[in-house]
Amino acid sequence: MRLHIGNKNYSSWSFRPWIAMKAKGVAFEEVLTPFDDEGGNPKFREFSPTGKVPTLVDGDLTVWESLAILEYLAERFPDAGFWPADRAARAHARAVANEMHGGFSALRSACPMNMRRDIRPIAVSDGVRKDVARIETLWADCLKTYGGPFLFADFSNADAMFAPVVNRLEKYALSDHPAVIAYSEAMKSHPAWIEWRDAALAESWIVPADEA
Ligand SMILES: N[C@@H](CCC(=O)N[C@@H](CS)C(=O)NCC(=O)O)C(=O)O
Repeated sequence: MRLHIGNKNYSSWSFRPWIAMKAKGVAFEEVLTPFDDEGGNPKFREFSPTGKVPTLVDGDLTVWESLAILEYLAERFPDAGFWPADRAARAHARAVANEMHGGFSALRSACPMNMRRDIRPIAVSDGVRKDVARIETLWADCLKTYGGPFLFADFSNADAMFAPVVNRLEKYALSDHPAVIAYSEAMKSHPAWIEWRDAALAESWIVPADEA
């Protein structure tokens, strides 16, 4: 099984299936193709029908789109716990994962994931503030309902979808909500997070478009 990813410092969509596979102990070959200066790379077309990362290759099968990859992994490794075991919790986890995949565009475009960045606030729009407020509510609700330390107690695909958001809220100093502090601490202590972050810090590529 091969996972194609972009730069670890910036590629938030790549980070999602990568951290899920690491957290669940799925062995895979990682192929990193760095972005060019504009943030894409024509070489992505060689393995991805959309020209975007991440892309998972499993034998003859190619799966693109981060959430589709996470769903495929859950089917391929049914005992690994990619989604919560309880049906209601699983439906809730899928709802928040889809909310992340399809939403929070103001936050995503104004505050790119950047593992290397110093903590430094920037002026943000009402749209970003609204996205942050919704994330605070969503995380607080999950931690209260399921008891933490991850959104649905154990690490799941929902956490994989929100992992890059932990970096964004920290690096742009966007929230001091207690749920954000508690969840960020759990996420940033996970060995898979640490492995990705350390590799990101060792990269030297700079994508100017992602340096907000
Ligand atoms: N909806 C896609 C988004 C993938 C995406 O936008 N990936 C970025 C890197 S984080 C990319 O490949 N950008 C290159 C480009 O747009 O040319 C997913 O969930 O996988």
